[in-house]
Parts: sequence; structure tokens; C-alpha cells
Amino acid sequence: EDGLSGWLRYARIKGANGYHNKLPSAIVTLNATEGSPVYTAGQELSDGISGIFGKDLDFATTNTRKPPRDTTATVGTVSAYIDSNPGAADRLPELVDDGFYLSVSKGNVLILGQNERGALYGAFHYLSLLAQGNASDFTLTSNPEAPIRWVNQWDNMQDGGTHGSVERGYGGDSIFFWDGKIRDDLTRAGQYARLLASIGLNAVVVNNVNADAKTLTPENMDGLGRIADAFRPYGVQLAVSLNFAAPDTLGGLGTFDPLDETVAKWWKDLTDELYKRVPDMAGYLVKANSEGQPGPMTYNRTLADGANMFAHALKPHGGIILFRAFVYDHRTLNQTLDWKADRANAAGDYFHDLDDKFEDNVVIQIKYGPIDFQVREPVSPLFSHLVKTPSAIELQISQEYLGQQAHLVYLAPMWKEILDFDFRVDGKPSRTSDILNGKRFNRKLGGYAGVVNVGTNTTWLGSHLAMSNLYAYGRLAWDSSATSEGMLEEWIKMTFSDDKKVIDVITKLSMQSWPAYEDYTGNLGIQTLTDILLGHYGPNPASQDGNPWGQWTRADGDTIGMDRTVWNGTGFAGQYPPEIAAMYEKVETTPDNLLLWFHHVPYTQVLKSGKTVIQHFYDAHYAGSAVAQTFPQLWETLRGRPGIDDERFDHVMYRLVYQAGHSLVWRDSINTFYANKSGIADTKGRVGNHPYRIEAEAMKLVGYEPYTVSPFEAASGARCIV
Ligand code: BDP
Repeated sequence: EDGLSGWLRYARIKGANGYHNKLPSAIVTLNATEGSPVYTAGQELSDGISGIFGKDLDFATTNTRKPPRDTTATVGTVSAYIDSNPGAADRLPELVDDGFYLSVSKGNVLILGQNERGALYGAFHYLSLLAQGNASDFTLTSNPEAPIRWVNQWDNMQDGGTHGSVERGYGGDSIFFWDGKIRDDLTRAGQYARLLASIGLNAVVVNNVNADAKTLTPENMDGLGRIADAFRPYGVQLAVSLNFAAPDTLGGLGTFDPLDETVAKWWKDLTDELYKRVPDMAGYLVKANSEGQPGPMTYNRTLADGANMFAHALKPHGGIILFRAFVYDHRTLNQTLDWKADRANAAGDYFHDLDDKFEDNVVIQIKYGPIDFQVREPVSPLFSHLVKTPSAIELQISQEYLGQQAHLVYLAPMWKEILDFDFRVDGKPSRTSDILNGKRFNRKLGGYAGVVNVGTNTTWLGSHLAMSNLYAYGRLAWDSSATSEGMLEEWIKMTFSDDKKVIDVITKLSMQSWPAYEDYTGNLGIQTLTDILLGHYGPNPASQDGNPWGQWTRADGDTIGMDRTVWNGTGFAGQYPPEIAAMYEKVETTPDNLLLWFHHVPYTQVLKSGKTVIQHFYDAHYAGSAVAQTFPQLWETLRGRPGIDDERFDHVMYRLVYQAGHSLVWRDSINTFYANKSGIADTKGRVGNHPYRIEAEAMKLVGYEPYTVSPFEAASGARCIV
């Protein structure tokens, strides 16, 4: 068990033989051509039922629905079905694009998709129930909540000497690129598409948002065509991330001004070329004028001018452009000089006046929080500003700031809080999910973009347990009302087994993991305090303040937190609709978990819990790391349980032991840092008091040398041994 099949293992379930009479005996795919999603659906049904139950099925592709045996699984599109059964039209429910209808009755199964991939989604849904031991009769109509259910890969074509690396990827090299080219062997791309399709995800942006213009050489465009071919059997579409300056750097035009006609024509011709190779390309993703990337503002054009140029090129082909709201330039934010400068304001400031300026195939892709994938952020206010322009939320499955898959952090509970947040636009219910799915502002486009960053490692993400995040992402993009525990249970049953103990333990570990991580890394909305300049990983609270990106903690000897109020701070709170703005404006009404995000207060400020800020810090860091200490013990109780093979058991255990240890590093680094800074002692006498600790550099070990570490907080006295 190396993890390659993810949750699609189709492992034999308990009492498999007992199910045989509830299962179909044959599969009929309607009008399926080899390589089409309906054909794939038939194959998956055959593989799945054979794997889960040991029952082999006859397989026929036909355009009539005459069952070759008494019980049949029929799969196809609604229109193919109606062609052979004209009378059925009235009996079938309304389906939107990608939706499916599924009916199971005594081994006769009907799976109809509104389109081909909808049929495949229906087949995967049926198989997921079977894999969970549910073969009972039912009918179901399932429509996706939003049309955009994309995945972003931050894969580099070539990155210095590192060939096909993945930016902020923790699962190995790129499955798409190597040495500046598209890989010859794209087997993993197909396997990835299979996992994504099984949870209803429908497109992948294959290259990094920090895009390399060389992605668009003729040879590489041919390669992109091959990736699209690998995706197509699963109904997954290809999308491409663009470098705004490509007309100049690749095309040699000497300009990339979006209002220059030669530039617009260059993009149009290039887009036509791409569509020759990938006729079903989903569209583009663009990061512009951010972190040193080129963009329209280089020529004093608006972001809308930039986005619309691509929109025009894509429109004849039915493509869409996801234009990122992550626009900020640290070089213009000299926050050491300007106390009011706040990167959190940037997206709102840049996009606020552009709502009616975009073409109708432009979607603004907005990170969930105004800064950058932190463990706790308020939901980006920009979702409430764009009324005419559709938006997609950018979530990060890859745990860049959240332990990089070396820490278990199940993210669904965080995403649920974000999706359920009510902006109260015009005093009316306005949940993030209803803005994304188009209901609140009556829009057709919108949805979800998840930064996944899988790699060549057979575990995909570098950790078996982290795959629950990818699973939950897909499920939520389809149906945001799915519950965190419910999604976990499905995923555990398919990935491991339906053993009660296995379900209970993995659920407990996972559900405790995000709150624990927040507690031991950075709480009260202070953000994760990770090393901001290096890897975004270990503790380094000092790095938050002395650089032009951050200035986020604004901590001194007496006070801490960033004043983002309108009356006295950076004004960010005022970007929310009035009811929410009023809540965040005051210390008393701001939830404790965002207090230091919005307010600058003394360490002795008393929270709603009755504790002071500093004592809360100390206690939470102890409490969170204490939870992490229980993880290896909990996991140990699963040794040898059904579905827990040694290979995966050891792999997970290794990480949980590491997490338990690293949570102590976090606890002590942060607590000691703020104890020193504030000069206020822990009332429980723990911080800085480690009577049983033996410093590594005080030991004598043959073959090891003392070493000064950076960041210095990672070891007491900044010394460790190597
Ligand atoms: C930051 C990442 C960086 C990305 C950037 C982005 O550290 O690698 O390029 O976001 O999203 O979080 O564009």
C-alpha cells in the first residue's frame, strides 16, 4: 500500500460475497467511444465491483439499452438515454452541467449524466457507496453547486538546476514537467485526473502562477496537448497559467502593454494555437503585478484592461480566465516608514472600482483571507465587493504555512468556517458559499480553485493523512454543505477500512489537528509566526516584523497586534459591509480568535475568556502541543487493525512522532520569544523553565558537532548538533 490509489483502492470489503445478488451482472455504456468519460465510467464500474466484491461483470458498449443479462448497470448521458427511450424524458430530473442522476434498484443501476463527465461522476459516486459497504436501493439527483471546480498546480517547467520542481509542493517533483519540457511519460497525470474526477473536480492549471513564458513554445504547447489527452478520459480539462510579459520575452515584441494591438493579437494568435492542440481547454490563470510578476500596471493600465485582453482571446473558444486578486507589490509597501500601510488592504483597494469593468468570461480568483493562507484570517472582504464580477475562492490544500504535510492539519473545518461566513451585504444573508455559487448575486460563473501541488511521491502529497484535505476540497466544491466529519468518514472507509476503531481514531486525530496547530503556532489571529523569509515553516516570530512583506505582529515590549480599525488603524476593517465592519472595529465585539488581527492591545488586555493576551498565548501553546503529544499514542492503537497495513502505518507514525516533537519546538520558541519581549512571566511557571531538559550541545556524541541554527528560536541558545 504505497498510497498511489488514494481513496480509490477498491479494496475487498468484509462479507463481499453476501452482496453479489444486490449488484449488477453486466455493464452497458451508452454510445461510449474509447477514451471518453462514459467509457471510463464503464471501466471503473467493472474494476471497482471486481475489486470490492470479487464479482466480474460483462461489459458492452451499445447505443440501445437492451440489457444483456437480468441486472445491468447502464451508464451514459441523459441525451443518449432519451434517444433510445424517448418516453423517459419526462421522468428524469433537471440536471445542470456535470450533474448526474443515479438509481439503484435490486441490482439494476441507472447512471445518467447531464454530460459525459456527469455520467462518470455518477459512476464514481455509486462506487464510493459500494466501497463503504452500501449497496441498498435508492435514487439520487446530484448537481454541483458551482461550475468552476479547479485545481492549481504550482509546477515549474524548470527552476534553476532543479528541473521539474513544485513551488510549495511537498510530495516530490512535478508529475508534468522535467527539464524545461513536458514529460514523455504522463501516466501519473492520468492517475491524478482519475482521483480528481472521483470527487467532481473538472480542471487543472498545470503550471505555476509564477509562470514561465517558455511554457508556450510550440514544442511545449504540443506537450500541453498531451497532458490534456491524459486528462480527457476523466473529463478533466487543462488550463494554463500565463506570464504577462510573454509577448515581449517570448514573442520579442518589445512591449506587453495590454492596450497595444500587437500585444492583443499576439495573445489571440497564441490562444488559437493552443486551442488547435487542446480544443477543450478550460482557460487561463493569471497572476499579475504581484511579488515582482509583470502585469498591466507596469503600463499604467488597470487590472481589468489586463484581464479583458485574455478574455477577448478566449471568448471565441468558450474559455474563461481566472484573474488573481492576489495583487500586491512589497516594494511599494515600505511599512517600516508607513504605519498605515497594510498588505491586507491591497486586493480591496485594487479591485474595488473595477466591478463593472470586466468581460463576462473573467472570474476573479481570491485567496480565502486577505493576506496569504494563514492558519486564521478573516474572510477576504473582496468577496462582498464584487457583485457583477464572478469570483472563485482560492484554498490551499498544500499546507504551505500549515506544517507542509509534515504536520497533520485537517483543513475542512477551517474551510467550512470560511464558506459559512455571512458578510451581511445590504443587511441580507450573504454567505461566502452563496456568493461563489452565484445564488447571492445571481451569477452564472464562480466557484473554487484549490492549490494542490501533488508530486511524484506515491503518496501524492507526501503524507497519507493529508489526502483527506484533497478529498474534502473536491467534496466541498461540489456541495459546501458536506460536513467535516462526514467527509472524513467516507474518506477513511475508502482509504483504510470501515473498522470502527480506525474511523474513530483517525477522525479524532484529524478533527483535533487544526485547532491544535493554531494553538501551538500562533493564536488570537496573530497568524502562524512562521519564518516568513525562508521556508514558511518553522517558528520565527521576529521575521514577521523586520521585513517589507509583513509588519504583521507589530509587537513591542508592551503591546501586540495590528490595528486595522478605521478610526485609528490601517482602515482594513472598513472594507467589510457595515454590520461586519462595526463588529471588527471594536475590541469588545471582535472574536478573540481574530483579536490581534484587528487590534493592537497591551499584553495584559483581558480576553472574553477572562485571561490576559499573554497568558492565553502561554496556555494555548502548551495546550496545543499537549494535544499533538497524544497523536502518536492514538495512532499506535491502530497497529494491525483492518485496513492499516504496516507500510502506511509506519509512514504515518513517523510523521506524527515528528509533529509531536516539532510542536514542542513551536511552543517553546514562541512562548520564550514573547516572555522575553513582554517581560511578563507565565503565571504557571512553565515558560523558560525546563528542569529536565538536557541541551543537545551539552552532550558529547561521537561524530556530531555543535552548530548555530537559523532561525535562532528553533533551538535554545541557537545551538544544536549535527
Ligand atoms: C505565496 C507563496 C508563493 C506564491 C504566492 C502566490 O509563498 O510561493 O507564489 O503566494 O500565491 O503564499 O502567488
